[in-house]
Amino acid sequence: MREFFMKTLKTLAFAAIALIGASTGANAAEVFLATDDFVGISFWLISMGMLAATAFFFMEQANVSTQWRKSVNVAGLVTGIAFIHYMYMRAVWVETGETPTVYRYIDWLITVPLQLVEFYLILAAVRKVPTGIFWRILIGSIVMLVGGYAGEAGFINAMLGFIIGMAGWIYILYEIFSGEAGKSMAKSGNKSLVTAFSALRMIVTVGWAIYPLGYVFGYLTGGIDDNSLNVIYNLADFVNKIAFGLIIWSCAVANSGKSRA
Ligand SMILES: *C/C=C(C)/C=C/C=C(C)/C=C/C1=C(C)CCCC1(C)C
Repeated sequence: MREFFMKTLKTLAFAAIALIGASTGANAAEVFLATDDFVGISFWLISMGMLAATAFFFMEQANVSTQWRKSVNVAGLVTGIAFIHYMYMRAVWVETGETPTVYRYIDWLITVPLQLVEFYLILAAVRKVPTGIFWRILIGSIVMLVGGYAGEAGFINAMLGFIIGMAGWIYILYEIFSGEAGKSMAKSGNKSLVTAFSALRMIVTVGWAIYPLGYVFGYLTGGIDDNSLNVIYNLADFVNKIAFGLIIWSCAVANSGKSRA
């Protein structure tokens, strides 16, 4: 009881600090969200979704067994980091009417590697897995993001950035489908892990495809305005960060109480 109380208190303290940090940013702008600004409203909705998910994942620590805490913790870190970035991006959007995609990269550079590390963490929670999986997925994600960032920021040719980014993503897909990570999953013999792993893989394949498509329309062919692109990215992040975390959490709950295979 006392332990649960302390945990809840810690979570609330975290949320309060985050809110104070974020609201000072918003106050400095002194411009309010227009009631017909649907892009701004979508930023606001996703921010709150991220906050709720963060509080939820941290509080659920109490309901999962020790070897699953890390995975659920990382899910909370991902949505917590995204929450602060969303508050910031909303403030910039409300004041200037734009949110350069480059801001999103700051968020992606932290949250995407954390999310991919989850593939390793959930495998490691049920069986012994080689750490090579961890490093290869991590490096793949950095190649993907640095390539995309360099292209979008204009440091290198946009097409070249796209090709490097795609190579990183395809490598990640290879690793989680046919590489050591995929094989370890198949060998685990743990039904809820297999279900969760497959669902996460679908997110990384289908849900993540939205970002390179946004890159193509935004930088290579043209033909999408900033408003639509922001709404699309916001909805994508909602699924790709919150649903992603929920899948991990449900696998953690299903496996808690069981001993390590
Ligand atoms: C929460 C944010 C997420 C899951 C962001 C994911 C971003 C990507 C999967 C980006 C991928 C890209 C490519 C595959 C090639 C072109 C450049 C990128 C970075 C847009």
